[in-house]
This record gives sequence, structure tokens and C-alpha cells, in this order.
Amino acid sequence: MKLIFAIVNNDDSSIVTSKLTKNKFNVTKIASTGGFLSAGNTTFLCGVEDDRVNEVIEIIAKYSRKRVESVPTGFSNELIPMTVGVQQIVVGGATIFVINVERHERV
Ligand code: 2BA
Repeated sequence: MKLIFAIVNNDDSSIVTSKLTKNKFNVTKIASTGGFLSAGNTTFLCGVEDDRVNEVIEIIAKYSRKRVESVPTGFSNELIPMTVGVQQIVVGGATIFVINVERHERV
């Protein structure tokens, strides 16, 4: 068995949830925050048998869109006043980790 952690944009969270549950996967959603952008995102936890891992990844990949975000960049020192620019970064589709599960109990 594997445990899949998938970090997904909040805007894609509902469709990813409905597609996973429709395909009979158990999921837990955790509200999370990206360290770099400090923006909210959603972390999915999904425990699955090994032979269904790719199915989960395909669903998440299909419904998680890539986005370009503009991030302000600032620079200043004692001689140069603050100069503000904008950097564009690509966020997503989804960041996925697959971890081996040693034991799973429902008691
Ligand atoms: P954030 O940390 O807010 O990162 C948002 C996007 O900013 C990233 O998109 C990446 O394009 C860029 N970025 C992140 N850290 C950077 C840095 N130190 N310097 C320059 N650019 C940086 P994604 O890679 O698609 O990541 C989306 C979200 O997934 C991240 O939000 C974070 O919450 C999570 N994530 C990504 N990689 C991770 C990892 N290795 N471990 C844990 N969480 C991760």
C-alpha cells in the first residue's frame, strides 16, 4: 500500500476531490500554505493499493492546472533605494509524493 501526498491549487481542489471520490478513492484534504508564495493550497492524503497509484496520479494531473503567478522582487542598499520588479513563476499543476505504507488499520 502507498500513501500519496498531493499539493494542489485551491482552485482545483473541488474538481480533484470529486473525480477521486467518484473513482472510489478515499481522500482526506488538509488546508495548507506554500512556503514560497505564502498562498493557500490543498494537500490531499490518499491511501491506495500499489496497483492504483498511477490512476490517482493521472486524475490529479488531469485536473490540476499550471498557473503563472507574478511575484514582486525587491532590492535596496544604502546607495540604491528600493527597486521593485516582478518575477513570473509557474505554479503547479500538482506536487505529488508517494510513500510506502508499512501498516494500515481501520479499527
Ligand atoms: P510554494 O512554496 O508557495 O511555491 C509556489 C511556487 O513558487 C512553486 O510552484 C515554484 O514554482 C516556486 N518556488 C517555490 N520555492 C521556490 C524558491 N525557493 N525559489 C524560487 N521559486 C520557488 P510548485 O513547484 O508547483 O509548488 C507548488 C506548491 O507545492 C508549493 O507552494 C509548496 O506548497 C508545494 N511544494 C512544492 N514542492 C515541494 C516540496 N519539495 N516539498 C514540499 N512542498 C512542496
